[in-house]
Amino acid sequence: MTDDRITFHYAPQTRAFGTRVLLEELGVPYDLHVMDTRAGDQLKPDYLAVNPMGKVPAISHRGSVVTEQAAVALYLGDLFPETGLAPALDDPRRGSYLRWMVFYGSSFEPALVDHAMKRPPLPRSTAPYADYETVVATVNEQVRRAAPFWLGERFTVADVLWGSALFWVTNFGIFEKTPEVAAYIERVISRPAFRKAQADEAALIAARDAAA
Ligand SMILES: N[C@@H](CCC(=O)N[C@@H](CS)C(=O)NCC(=O)O)C(=O)O
Repeated sequence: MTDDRITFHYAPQTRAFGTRVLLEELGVPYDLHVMDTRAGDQLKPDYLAVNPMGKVPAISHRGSVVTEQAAVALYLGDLFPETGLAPALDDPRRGSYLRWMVFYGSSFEPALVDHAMKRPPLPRSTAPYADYETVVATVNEQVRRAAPFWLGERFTVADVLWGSALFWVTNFGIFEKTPEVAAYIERVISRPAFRKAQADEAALIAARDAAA
């Protein structure tokens, strides 16, 4: 028999926060497996058996493991079609949806990290994302188009990924917080799901620090 409960492998103050926001947006039950990355929980054999990268987020569901935040988000959105948060296969927004979800992990993050670490730019033909400037300009153009949300009128899983990510990268000072970017972030983080995930994470950190 397969296990229909979702186990969410999570650690505070990490990329797993966006998954937590998504689970709140979906309003579905899940079991939280909390790890402390500062204590190295993610590198212990039990968790390396789940994700050999020792990274969060990940989920275990029906005997399978899903890692990589964009894949986790795509999986959860499709698992709960009744929430309307993931454009369905026959939705005209589906192509754009997949494009932006995958672009996040395969182009945006690598471009930002390479740039923040001051790595010498790769030749355009070798870099998986062409060049940093084009990535930034393309994302800013999409933010300008986000009216009010990433794919148009309706809030989707893409907003959870991009809204949470832009929130962090602007806070870290590695992506410019233009007025349009700030307004888009605000539309995502003012939602009850984001606020609840923030409050839950703050409570968890407070309890952890009090116990230390
Ligand atoms: N490619 C992964 C990256 C996940 C990732 O880097 N997670 C960090 C937290 S933000 C992590 O688990 N760090 C723990 C460690 O490296 O030991 C994804 O998109 O999910």
